[in-house]
Amino acid sequence: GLGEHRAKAERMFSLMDGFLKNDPISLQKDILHHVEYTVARSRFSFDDFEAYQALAHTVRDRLIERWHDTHIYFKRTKPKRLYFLSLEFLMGRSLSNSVINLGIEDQCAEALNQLGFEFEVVAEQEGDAALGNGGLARLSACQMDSLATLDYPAWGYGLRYEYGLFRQIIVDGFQHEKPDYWLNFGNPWEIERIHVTYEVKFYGTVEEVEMNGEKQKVWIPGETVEAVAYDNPIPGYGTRNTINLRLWAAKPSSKFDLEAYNTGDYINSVVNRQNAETISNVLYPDDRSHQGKELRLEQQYFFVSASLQDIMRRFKEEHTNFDELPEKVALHLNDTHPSLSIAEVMRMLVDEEHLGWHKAWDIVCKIFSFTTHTMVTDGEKIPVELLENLLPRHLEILYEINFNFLEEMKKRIGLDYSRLALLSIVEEGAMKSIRMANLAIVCSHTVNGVSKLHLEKLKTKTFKDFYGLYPEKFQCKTNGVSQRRWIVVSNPGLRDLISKWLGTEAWIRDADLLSGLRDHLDNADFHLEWKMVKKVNKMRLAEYIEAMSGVKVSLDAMFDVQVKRIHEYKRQLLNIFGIIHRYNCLKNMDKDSRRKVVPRVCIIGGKAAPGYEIAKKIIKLCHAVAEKINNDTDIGDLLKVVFIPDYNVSVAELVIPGADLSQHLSTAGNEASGTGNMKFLMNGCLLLATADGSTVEIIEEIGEDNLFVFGAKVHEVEKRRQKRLSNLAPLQPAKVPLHFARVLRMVRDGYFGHNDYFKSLCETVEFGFGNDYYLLTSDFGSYLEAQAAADKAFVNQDKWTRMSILSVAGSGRFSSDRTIQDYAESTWKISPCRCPL
Ligand code: F55
Repeated sequence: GLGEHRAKAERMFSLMDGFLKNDPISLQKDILHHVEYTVARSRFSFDDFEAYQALAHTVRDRLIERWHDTHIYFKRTKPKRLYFLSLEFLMGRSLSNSVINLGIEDQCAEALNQLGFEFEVVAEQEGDAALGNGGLARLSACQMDSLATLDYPAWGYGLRYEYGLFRQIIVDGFQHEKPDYWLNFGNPWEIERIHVTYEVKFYGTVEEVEMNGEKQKVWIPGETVEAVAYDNPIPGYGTRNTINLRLWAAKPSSKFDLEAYNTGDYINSVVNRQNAETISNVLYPDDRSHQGKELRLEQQYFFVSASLQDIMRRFKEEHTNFDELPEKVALHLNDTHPSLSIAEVMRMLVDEEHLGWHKAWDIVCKIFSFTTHTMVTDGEKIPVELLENLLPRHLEILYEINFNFLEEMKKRIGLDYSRLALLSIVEEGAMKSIRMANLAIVCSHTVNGVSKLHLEKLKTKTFKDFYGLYPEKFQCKTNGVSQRRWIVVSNPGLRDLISKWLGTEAWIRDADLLSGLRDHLDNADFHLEWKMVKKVNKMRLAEYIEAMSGVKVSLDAMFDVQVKRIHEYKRQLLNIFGIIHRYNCLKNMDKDSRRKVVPRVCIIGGKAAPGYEIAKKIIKLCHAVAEKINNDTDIGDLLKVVFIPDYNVSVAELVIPGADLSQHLSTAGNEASGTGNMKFLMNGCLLLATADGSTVEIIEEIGEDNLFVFGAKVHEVEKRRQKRLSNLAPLQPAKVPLHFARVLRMVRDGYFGHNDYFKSLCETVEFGFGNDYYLLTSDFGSYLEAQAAADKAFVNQDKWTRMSILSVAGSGRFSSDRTIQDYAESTWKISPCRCPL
């Protein structure tokens, strides 16, 4: 009976000796325990990496306790849950983040010290979890941190890629891609759930059967793959809540064994089984799209099917009636990548739970929300041919959704077939395909943009027709980043300084409090300490640069950084052209003028998609220019150019705090939001940027006097492109600014070596060829002016420091806590569910 049960529970708890303790001695005992029994090394001799493993397991144990308590509490209180569906998460390292969120950093540092280790050194042993490409994936990670911290009953779902984003190595200035063997050294942050598995089915046929006198479609699948759950605890800060990020790995289904037995070809059938595992093997490294790839579609469905089986099982454990689904479950689509979920939920409700189509549809329309992360019109499409083969029943369902949708539209807008063709979820034509964005918009109750500017473009251009139909669906949720990761973890010096001057650490949970720094704007001591923090961070970065590239840099120089994925629209080329121009100016200067020049270290980093030729040439050009300039003894410390290889989350944690200036150069109207800008802002780094994406809102917040804005505004971009095209017929060198023409000629004519290699790169900005779609030519002058303004401001260190302080003070609005609270209240309709201590 109940009494017996309680007695047992009490005995177990006393055997457990209560919860794990967090004083340094207890931590030390646990670390040694893990050295001996988990890492299996002698406690008298273990190295930094083994110390990392042991500490990680010590922390993991504590995470598991909280994870349990949180989930027991959720189960008991049955709140509405959010399921955040994303094919990408860029978690980076976990040790420091966990230790900080658990509030045991000092104790851990002391424990390690007494064992003869240093926390920072040990933490650096950890490799990155890089299960994503860029901004979208890091945003998911920051949002998980905020969901946990704000006590929301949320789950993240993703894929456990065996190989994350490729490692970038540079050979002779060229990018090479190497596999990311991130699991080879073990992953203490995941918990394998060998019993949480689901069968995911593919291929086969659809047949019609009689069910209770009614005709019903059934899918007879052809192949089965098993999905195994790997749970990654996500601890909140200042709360016991620890939520779950559940990642799926594919493994061969035991059903395969039968077949092996039947065919008798044992060896080959075992070999063939391995094909199943390939599904979750590797992350696609393109951060724009990967259309028409069968394996990608398999990944998407594998992810969707496993996640939804898990979600529905949990729902059915607690509820009996599917009418309750919208009150208990919110499904969020992180971009279109997981939007097959819509067809899958319909299939589950109609084919498996036998709900009528309209009833099921009614439910589906109440549970999905969708965020798009792109400015491009041409979104994700899945060829019908692929679906027909891989997921025949889903294709039928998609057709039926579309048929019903178009019928409804005919009633609303009449038989306007050209308009209907634009709205249609199915694209007819040479390559018949499913438009995933149209599907997501039609079926979601909310469609979110990631900045005001982005939303505006969605409404007026990208999804204009849908906006006309469902204006209330379109919402702005400006992105944010986690101040825990991007200040507390990555910039401990700044963290201490902020807490000291605000007199509280409350800003770590409430970033709006950062505005309080404005009270000390004129305090000389504050300025001094502020500059000191930056100096120390610059020293760390300088050491790293020297270790990576052999280049010695001066700490008095302005550290000027552009780090992000390499893309034409992000205009790293504009940066490089600016550097070449600066070099030319220096070469033409007399000794006297040179003395007034602000020395610069230009730092560029980022990965190019392996198939993106132009982006790869940009990387090579960067190295070629660096080689020339860094070896020009005439230039010395006045200008240094550094390419930081293999830019990832942990490199970002080092680079961003050490930057004085950061560049965000996308041609206005191309960057949906940008989140790097927010990370630099939080670290007191000044921005040199176009008025694009979320930068517009940063300008709003801190005022245009506190950053360096340049370039065509969104409304001017279209006009300039047209003007440029009408001028197209004759090449008009007169219209190209002299400085720009000269730089271009140097690159093209082999001044930086490699004869013809850079020709196609130059052509992208030349008339008659690439036509300078991203407007480097017309923005160049304005870019140089902004650079000059930055130089001028840097000379006046007092002014610079004020701008830097005001950047951090104005960064509160760009916390992912603000974004997540907004989503929770207005989109997901979920409430905090705080696990008691
Ligand atoms: C990855 C895979 C595919 Cl198939 C398509 C896109 C991507 C991807 O990585 N996109 C991405 O990172 N988009 C970025 O999202 C950020 C977060 O919202 C924005 O800040 C940024 O502007 C946008 O480019």
